[in-house]
Formats: sequence, structure tokens, C-alpha cells
Amino acid sequence: MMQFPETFVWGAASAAYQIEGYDLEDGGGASIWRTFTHTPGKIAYGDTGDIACDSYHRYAEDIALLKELGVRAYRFSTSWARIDPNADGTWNPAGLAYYDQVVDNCLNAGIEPYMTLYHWELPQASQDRGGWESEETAYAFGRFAGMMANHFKGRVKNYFTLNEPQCTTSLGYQQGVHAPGLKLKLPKVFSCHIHQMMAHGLALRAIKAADPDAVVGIASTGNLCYPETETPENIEAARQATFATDADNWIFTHQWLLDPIILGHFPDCPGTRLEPLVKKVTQKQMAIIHCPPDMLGYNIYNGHAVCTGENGPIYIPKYPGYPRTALKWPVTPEVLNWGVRFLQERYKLPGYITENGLSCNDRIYLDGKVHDPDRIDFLARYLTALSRAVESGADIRGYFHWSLTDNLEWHSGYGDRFGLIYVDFPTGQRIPKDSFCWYRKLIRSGRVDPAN
Ligand code: GCO
Repeated sequence: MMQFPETFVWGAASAAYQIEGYDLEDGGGASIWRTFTHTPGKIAYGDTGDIACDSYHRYAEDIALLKELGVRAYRFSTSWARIDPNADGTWNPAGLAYYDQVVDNCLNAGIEPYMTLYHWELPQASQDRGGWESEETAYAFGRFAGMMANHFKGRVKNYFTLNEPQCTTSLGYQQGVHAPGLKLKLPKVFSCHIHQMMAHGLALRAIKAADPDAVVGIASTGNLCYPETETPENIEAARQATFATDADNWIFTHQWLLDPIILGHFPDCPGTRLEPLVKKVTQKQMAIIHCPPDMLGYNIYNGHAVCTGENGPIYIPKYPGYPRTALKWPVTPEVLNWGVRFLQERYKLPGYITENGLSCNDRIYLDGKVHDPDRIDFLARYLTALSRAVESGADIRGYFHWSLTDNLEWHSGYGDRFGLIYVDFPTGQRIPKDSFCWYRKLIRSGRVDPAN
């Protein structure tokens, strides 16, 4: 089995609203996720992020655990509403001070901060002015990003602008299952997408203007395929299926986000409902959108097996009882091999796996420990597949496990546990799971060993 390079960045990831709690403390502003979780019927079990993992107070403990884990990097996000409550550039110093602490604790522990500036918690004040339906939000985010880079210059080098705009657009503004819970029609949904891409472009330029040494990325998610068996024909079918455009299912693709940003044009969509919308994008908007990042973040959980067929790629149906996680997501390790290779071929930028992991029905056993063999097996399979992508020459520089701790899994509430560390939510107590020890050994050796 292949050895990951010594320079490989092993890390873990989290997001502000999912872990911090106390979002209104010390002058913080409400975000759309606060509004959404406080709207009856939106979140499983009526859960909210009011306390979450209480990382707002327990961040030092979390970072000490990161140090024990031995990671080189921590990907966390900052809550825009905590820092800039009205999204108008008026700083809330106490909110900012929290992130100073997080960053400084990481640096003192020898852990490189990878800061995500937007992981879905739009200030409610901005939503009240139209949210992502409004171009103004893109400019407001650009200003926020510039202020952040100016403030953290010399301490934070790596930034991600937006996390998974695909989810914001689809789940938040089209399906209404995520904040702000809207069910807009296609033209408006499309403009939310455009405004987020503009937000990325404006933020990237603002960060670079404030700190030319910054390394800036965006974290993308979407459909990925892998060949059922590795014949040249099936590999080509999987590549084609990955980047196929379907007018009804364009949002959850990487290419509808990354092609405009990196290649400067939209995927082809002749004769579809998307074509007139693409034509309406102005040159000025496109000039802002076309702004290649320094690196790409891929959030990858699963994909589809594909083989070649007479009329194009065929999606292999899943057999009864196929492997699934507790959230019923398919276990498909090869997506971290082939999916990653296809993305790297197309975009040719340094890549990071910014999220990968699974939910398990973890609990404390009679011996007081949390045994999670499912997670270890999943990680061994997925990281073996990733090692094959790296071995093939794909420029993948790091892996951030989702997640460091169990946390608020958005509309699924606290029922789904993704952490390497168990959180007892009534008390906030942290208990490293077996997978935590397994991952620590992997980081030390750089080798995937299921029997660690
Ligand atoms: C995501 C989300 C995470 C989720 C994770 C598991 O970026 O999809 O960023 O916040 O918790 O993906 O669903």
C-alpha cells in the first residue's frame, strides 16, 4: 500500500453554526440558521444551534484534542453574523475576538488554520435585504472577506471563501429544507447561484488585496462517478457521467460552479431551460465570476458506479441491502480515487479533500468508550482509494476529516454523529472514539492500515 507523502496535510473539519452555540452572545447577530432552527417543524427533534457543542466556550479543549490527534491543520468556519452582525461592515469586536482565540490556540498548538469564511450562516440582516437573491450580498461578502484577511494577515494563510454553494442554492433557496427555507423558481434560483459565484470572486480579490500571500480556495460538492470495473470504456463513461449536464439536475454538479470560476464559461446546455439564463449573465458579472482560486476543496461523501452502454453511460443500480451509513448514504470508496482524478484532470489546481466522513449511530459502551468500527472501516476504504489517486499523480495535498466532533447535522439535528470525537450533548463532555486513535496512527505513519 502506498505511503502518503510527508508533506500531505492531514486535518479535521468543522463549521461555526454546527459547533459553536451561543451565537447571539457578546453582540453577535442572528443568522439565517438561527431563524430557521427556531421555526417550528424545520429541524428534526426541534434541535437548535443555541448550545451545540458549546465550542464558543470550549474551543481550547477542542484544539487540545486536535493536538492530541496530531493533525497539521484545522478547517473551521467563521460566523459572518457574529463578526459583522448587520452585514454592513460594522465590526463586532467581541465576536472577532473569539476567532482570534481560535486562531492563536491553533498556532500555539502547531496547527495550521484553514479558515472557511462562509459555511451557510448568512446574517439574517442580509437575508432581510434579499440574501443571495440580491447582488448586494455578493459585495457585502467581498467586503467581509477583505476585512477578515486584513485582520488575520500573518496568522491565517489558507482561506476558503464559500462552502458548498450547491447546498445553499438547492437546499436553501430551491427545496427549502435548509435556511432560509425558500422554494424559488428556476430563474431566481439561478441568480442565487450567480451571486454566490460573484461573492467568491469578490472575496478572493479582496483577500489577495489585503494579503498577497494568502492561499484562497472554494469548497465544492456535487455528483461524481467511478467506473464499475476499470476498463478504458468504463472509465470514459464515468468521466462523461460525472460532467454530464441535466437541466433538472445541474445544481449538484461541480462543473456548474467550477467551470465559470476557473474556465471562464458555463457548461454547454443547448436547448435547455438553463440556456436563456446563462445568456442573461452580463459581461460585468462574468468578469467578476471568472477568478480561479489557488486551490480547490472537494467535499466528497459518495458517488455512483457507472459502466459504458450503447447509448452512453449507464448508472449501475444499487443492489438490495447495499452498504450504507447511518444517514443511509451509500458507501462508495472508489469515489475518492476516480472522482478526484476526474476533477483534477479538468481543473488542474492543487486539491484538498475538505470533507469526507460518515454518520454512525455512535453511543457510549458499557466500558465507557465509544467504539466505532464502521468509521474505521469506512476511512480505511476511502483513504486507500485516495492513496491510489495520489499515486496516479493527482495533485491532492490534504485530507480533512468531517468532522472533528459530533455536531448539529443541520436539519437532521443532533441525531447523526459524524465526529472522531463523541459529544455528550447534555453535558458537553468530549470522548475520543476508537476512530480518533486509528486516525492518529495513520497520521503518524502516513500509511492506511485497517488493523491499526
Ligand atoms: C457539508 C456540510 C457539513 C455537513 C456534512 C455532513 O459541507 O456538506 O458542510 O456541514 O455536516 O457534509 O452532511
